[in-house]
Amino acid sequence: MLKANLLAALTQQINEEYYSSYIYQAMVAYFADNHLDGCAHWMRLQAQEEHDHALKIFDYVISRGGRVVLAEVKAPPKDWASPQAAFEAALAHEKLMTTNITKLADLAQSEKDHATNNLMQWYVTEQVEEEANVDDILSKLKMVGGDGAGLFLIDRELKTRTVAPAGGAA
Ligand code: OFO
Repeated sequence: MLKANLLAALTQQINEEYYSSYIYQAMVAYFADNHLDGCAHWMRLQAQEEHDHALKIFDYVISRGGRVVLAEVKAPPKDWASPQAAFEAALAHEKLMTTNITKLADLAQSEKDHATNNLMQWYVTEQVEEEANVDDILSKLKMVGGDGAGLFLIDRELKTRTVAPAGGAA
């Protein structure tokens, strides 16, 4: 059985993961509106991945005999100043998620809940990959600056992103 403080923290993280999914889905709309179909495709897969992250914790809580009570998911932003600004926001968000996950892992360790800590270590590894993926795209966007031809090529590359193996990042 999960301790009450861990159940509350995991429930909060489920909400954060759904919010992550919501932000990236909002970015799908933004990119599609700007005819950047590759960026939109990349963000759509990212949104799905965040949804899977939420479900992974959701299912874990159930498997530990906990009751998940879902809370309201706040509305995401709807516009960004540029594709670069959108990916900057994505990176800032992932860094925030890394902080959350680290706190959850710290809590699991201080409560000596090895199973929850084990689950959190999966997210710790995942966050390294998530930040690196977004940072890589952001670096390329900075490289091309406002150049339309460069942006066209990056957009074409992002269209090749494939669905990750269950629960992972591609
Ligand atoms: Fe992109 O973060 Fe989930 O965990």
